[in-house]
Amino acid sequence: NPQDAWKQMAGVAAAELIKDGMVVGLGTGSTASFFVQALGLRIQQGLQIVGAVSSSQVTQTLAASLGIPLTDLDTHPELDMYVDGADEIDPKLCLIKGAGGALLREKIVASAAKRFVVVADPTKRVEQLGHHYPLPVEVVPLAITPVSRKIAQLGARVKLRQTGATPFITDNHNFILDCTFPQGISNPAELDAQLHRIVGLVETGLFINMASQAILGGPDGVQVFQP
Ligand code: DER
Repeated sequence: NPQDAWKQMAGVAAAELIKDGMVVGLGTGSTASFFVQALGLRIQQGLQIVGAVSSSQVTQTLAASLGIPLTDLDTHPELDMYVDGADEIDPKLCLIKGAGGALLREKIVASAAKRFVVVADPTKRVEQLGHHYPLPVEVVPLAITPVSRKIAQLGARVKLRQTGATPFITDNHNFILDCTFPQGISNPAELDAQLHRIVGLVETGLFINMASQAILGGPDGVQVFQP
């Protein structure tokens, strides 16, 4: 479908940014997978890089099956570039991420990178965060009920993410709450600060001032945005 074609255009364009010798963070999700596949192709053509994965999901298996040499943050605590998708991208490149449940490791790897490039299709661009996707937050299971109540007091509808009848468990053995703010998120930085004051909440899917550039595939080809 056209959205996949647009995601692939973005992924391929981001792979063109990678140079020999780089240490590259590999994002999670379908758009990031197109990037990883394009990167694998360039490695087969001789590109010399190492990759740091952001989840045990498709990234790790995909990267390994494509012959991408993998490293970790102990060996490489600072990465040259992180490439990942997003659920929503606002005009300042603040993001909502986490639909894939990997937000904590994604944010850890993104924060280790000198440069974070978002790859997406145009449907991810929004004027204001929070109208199309809920905001995922990662929560220690012990604290799930008090944390849920406190987020609800901030005006959100809070839903425990489940796989069938059981709670979704992240790579870090935590739960995910999907938080819907009916009026959207007018001040992402303020909300992020409020959420981080809630004990037992580990991380949010708000990526603020982290991405430096967005590459969007679309009907008019590839477009690059920076705030
Ligand atoms: O879960 C995530 O953070 C993913 O990166 C998500 O935000 C984008 O996934 P997609 O590229 O499959 O739409």
